[in-house]
Amino acid sequence: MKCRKCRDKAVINMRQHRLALCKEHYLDWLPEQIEKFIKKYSMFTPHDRILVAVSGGKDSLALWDILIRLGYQADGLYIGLGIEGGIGYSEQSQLHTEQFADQRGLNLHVESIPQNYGLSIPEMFKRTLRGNKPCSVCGLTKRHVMNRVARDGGYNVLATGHNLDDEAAVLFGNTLQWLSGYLVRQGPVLEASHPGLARKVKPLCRFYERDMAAYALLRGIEYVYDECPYAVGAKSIYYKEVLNKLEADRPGAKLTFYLSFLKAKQKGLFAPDADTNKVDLHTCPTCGQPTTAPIDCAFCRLTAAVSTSD
Ligand code: Q46
Ligand code: ZN
Ligand code: ZN
Repeated sequence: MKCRKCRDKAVINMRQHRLALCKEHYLDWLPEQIEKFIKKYSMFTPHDRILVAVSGGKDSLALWDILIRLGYQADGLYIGLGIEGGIGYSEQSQLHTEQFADQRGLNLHVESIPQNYGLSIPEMFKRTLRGNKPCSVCGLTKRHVMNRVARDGGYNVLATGHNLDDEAAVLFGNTLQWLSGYLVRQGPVLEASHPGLARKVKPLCRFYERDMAAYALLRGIEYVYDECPYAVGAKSIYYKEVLNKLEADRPGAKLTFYLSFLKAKQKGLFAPDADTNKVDLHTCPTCGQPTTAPIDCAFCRLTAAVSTSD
């Protein structure tokens, strides 16, 4: 297989785009495509200050690398969750993230949940038994910390490395149950709903996981290969497998599924009705973040509950 641009040996063949490219052309092509997508959805401009949530995995590190190569002002945020899982998961992912930032002279914020709150995510989960695994405690905590660091650091954009496979799996799950509230909010950009909150963007959400892995590999980015041990058995992984079967028979099916959803949204198919659109947000008296709760926000109630449950 030859590169379409220079006829050298291709290193990647993207069946969904009917495009094969050599290493050099691929490493230019992908950031160009991502930049087009960033502009199409008016995610941010070179004047914005972007905080990239980095987990030590291929997608978020590749995203950070690409934003820097494209000339954006992007700093990183790593949140240490204190997850061991027999593989030193948090330790390994922090190591890769710090090495990545050091080697490139980038600015990385590191927040440790066990240090800040006295308990790791699995320990918090054991005390609250919120959900059937630590993920709901984890999601709530990560959202809170990301908002706080973005607010305190004066970042107006918060970028995450969700790729097309992640987004298509979420969309599939939301569609199977017609979760209209989630469908309304799902998309490449979530505008800040409150002063002091950053706009949330997903610049990779129309790019295949496989293509992001190829980019990370070809750029020599060292990332943690293992997924979080608690991801095992997640519904989203099952949905990814189902979508991969579809993709194997019909290359491009995943991309069409997601992009058709975005088009339908643009046409107003999932326009929020007056009621769901009007959520009253208050300021949490303890942490100052916006919340729909009339009292403390869910995160402050969680930390209060775990600290008093000895
Ligand atoms: S939510 Fe759950 Fe993830 Fe947190 S506990 Fe691991 S799998 S890291 S995206
Ligand atoms: Zn080439
Ligand atoms: Zn709060």
